[in-house]
Amino acid sequence: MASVFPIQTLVSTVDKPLRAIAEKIIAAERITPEEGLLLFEKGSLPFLGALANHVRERKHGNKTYFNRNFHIEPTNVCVFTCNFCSYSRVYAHRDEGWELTQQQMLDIVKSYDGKPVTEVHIVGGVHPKMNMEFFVETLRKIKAHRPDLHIKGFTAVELDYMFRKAKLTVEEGMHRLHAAGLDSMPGGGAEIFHPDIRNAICPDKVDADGWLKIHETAHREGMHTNATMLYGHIETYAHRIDHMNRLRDLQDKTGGFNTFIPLKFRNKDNDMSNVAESSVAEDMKLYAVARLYMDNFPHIKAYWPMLGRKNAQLTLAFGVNDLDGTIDDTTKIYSMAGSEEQTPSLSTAQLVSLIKQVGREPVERDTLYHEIKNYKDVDLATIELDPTLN
Ligand code: V47
Ligand code: SF4
Repeated sequence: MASVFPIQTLVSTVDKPLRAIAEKIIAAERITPEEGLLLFEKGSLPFLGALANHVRERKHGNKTYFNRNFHIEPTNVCVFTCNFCSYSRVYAHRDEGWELTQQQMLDIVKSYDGKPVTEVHIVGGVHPKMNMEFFVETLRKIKAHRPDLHIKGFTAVELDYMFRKAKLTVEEGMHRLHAAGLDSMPGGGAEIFHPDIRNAICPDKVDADGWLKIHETAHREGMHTNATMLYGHIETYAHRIDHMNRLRDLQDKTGGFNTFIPLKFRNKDNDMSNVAESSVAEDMKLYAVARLYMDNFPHIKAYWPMLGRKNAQLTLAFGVNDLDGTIDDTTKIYSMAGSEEQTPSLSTAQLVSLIKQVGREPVERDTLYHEIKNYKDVDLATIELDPTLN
């Protein structure tokens, strides 16, 4: 999907400070935090979109990755009380939530026997009684049942609590989980790192340094991880740049991050319901600046269950090169927070067609971005007829 006119033509139409930033980006040079902030403050949506698209196509051409996955949410009982969370229940009210047994989790995995999923994403609340031993055993059993299924599991928030409770260092805890079968980590729990915002929206969970240390340790253990940013609530542009800058610095040190996933704040049924949700124009601007700022992150992912599938399609013109995933209606975090996707599930044919509708090339990937199948020349009717592809 090449731009309608050459990027240089667009660049020549903007004011000098923005032009200087654009020229750096076109020359594949890194932009500074001050320049990132200026993009947020002064960059128009078409300008940011065209630049982000230029970078996205330089890195990935027209390819748009997706994966076939399902989630297991072991519990929504949580010792923490993040103000933006619509999903969790405190331990005293655990009868209003759910607590899966090990067997129930294994049964979910077994229900995918014979189906071509490549990843299980395990994430949930921080339950005071689901400890390290419980999860080590669960990981071992899942791996014993289906060794080829990639287990992406546990946010740094869950791990921080689990390791502290088990009196393990981060290094010991991470090594133990890796040995038990944990393959990689998702990017949740990052929210906004800056203490002025973090202390206001999620004061009691792991802080920025703790989150970053857990990811750094995972990278040193040889695992890849993702990173998120919960945006569009009370944070400023400067807080967003600060957040992305901390991630970019760690990526320079370790190279262990795969993808950056901006998560749009949804405001239904939580303690921040009085905060308005961001506009779609602001959403696209953020995706574009993320692509421009995070120059050392290979991928920018749109999580369609949170954004809605139509807006997720739109992000593919604003720097995004990855859509997660088939999901199969196995996560409740976003439907409970008011997303338009109340039963998030897409067949392979639906995902492929979402990507093709906006002129991109759908490529199925595994969690670590190895290509599994390119759907560029595959007829949608063939996918619908093939039971192994749905
Ligand atoms: O950390 C919770 C977010 C995250 C709300 O790594 C909310 O591949 C918006 O991290 N509005 C968990 N967001 C989910 C997550 C994730 C999702 C998909 C893929 C990956 C990956 C990671 O959900 C939490 C928090 O930031 N969240 N409540 C809400 N009301
Ligand atoms: Fe618990 Fe996570 Fe919800 Fe915070 S966002 S209350 S840590 S489930």
